[in-house]
Amino acid sequence: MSNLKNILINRKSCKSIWFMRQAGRYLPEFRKIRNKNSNFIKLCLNSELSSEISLQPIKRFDLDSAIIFSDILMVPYALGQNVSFVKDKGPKLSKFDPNIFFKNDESSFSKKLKPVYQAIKITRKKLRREKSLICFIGAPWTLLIYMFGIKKNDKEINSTVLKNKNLNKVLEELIKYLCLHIKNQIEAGADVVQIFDSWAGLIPSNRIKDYCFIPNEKIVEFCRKEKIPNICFPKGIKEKYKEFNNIVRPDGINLDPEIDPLWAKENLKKVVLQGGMDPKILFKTDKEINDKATKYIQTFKDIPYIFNLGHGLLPNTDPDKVLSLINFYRNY
Ligand code: 1CP
Repeated sequence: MSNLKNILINRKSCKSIWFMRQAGRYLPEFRKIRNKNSNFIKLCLNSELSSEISLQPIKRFDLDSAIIFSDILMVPYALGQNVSFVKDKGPKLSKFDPNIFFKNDESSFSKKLKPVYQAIKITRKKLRREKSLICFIGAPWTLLIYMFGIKKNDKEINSTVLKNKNLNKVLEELIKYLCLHIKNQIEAGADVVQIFDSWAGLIPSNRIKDYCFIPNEKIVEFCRKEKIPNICFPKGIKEKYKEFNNIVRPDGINLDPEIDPLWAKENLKKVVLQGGMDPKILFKTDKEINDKATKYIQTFKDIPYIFNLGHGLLPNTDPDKVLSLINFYRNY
């Protein structure tokens, strides 16, 4: 666990700050590239541009870590589903076909994602040594939500996902490819992996062990064996964060805005805490932003803590607000 903090830390200031979705639509320099590249998957597969986008927030804000510009949906793409991003509507995947899914093999998977690994290589070379490079995956459950085309409501989850007779086999297969994707990204030069379970909060509580804790645990176990620093983000599971942390035992855990920082400090042990602040706070005044940041910094001042948000930066965020938050944190 201390290893993670050492890797993400800014050695000059002993503080560490980065943001989820720091490379993205709130930056005019990103939108400029995006406007010329309407196919999002193709953009993620353009190693030079993907590396350039990953470095944009580092150039602008001198953050401590870069996160590689890619998407969690590159994995379903590499496993044979068509993935497109409809403007203002989000991702759209072709229908899941078990005949295609179960015929995949590891070498063609790695080959399809080679441009992502190449982007990591380029970015690592361009990044100063004291800065870390973060790679990521979507956790199996969160990927299933997209792969099965689920609308995010309880009825559909119960009827379509949980009753799917292939479910456990699909999960096991996904875990295998996700571990391979982590290994490939680390071999290409990433230092840390973040595992996004963005839709964990949708799992009915009697199934959370099977579809959130156990799949995350298997992936973290793989990371532990391979000595890969890892951060989990089981968003929306409320007080089950405690059980998650005890079972999964990740190196780091990202808090979502619903988690009270003091509760986290008292209940989440033997783990580096990260994030927590609601990204919507950046639409408020500097005073409100700084007061909220102070609450997190003060609560976690004597335990390992990486400053970040409770979810990704929102597309309408003003980059100057991001800068003033970074300055506030650094000068605190
Ligand atoms: O239209 C655009 O310009 C694309 C917007 C965009 C961007 C910038 C998408 C579409 N993905 C990304 C990059 C991305 N996605 C990163 C890279 C870099 C960074 O963080 O700076 C990361 C880590 C992700 C991860 C991701 N993609 C998650 C997990 C984190 C989260 O936000 O919960 C999820 C759920 C996705 C799916 C996805 N990708 C994009 C969209 C619009 C969505 C759907 C989100 C939803 O269903 O609400």
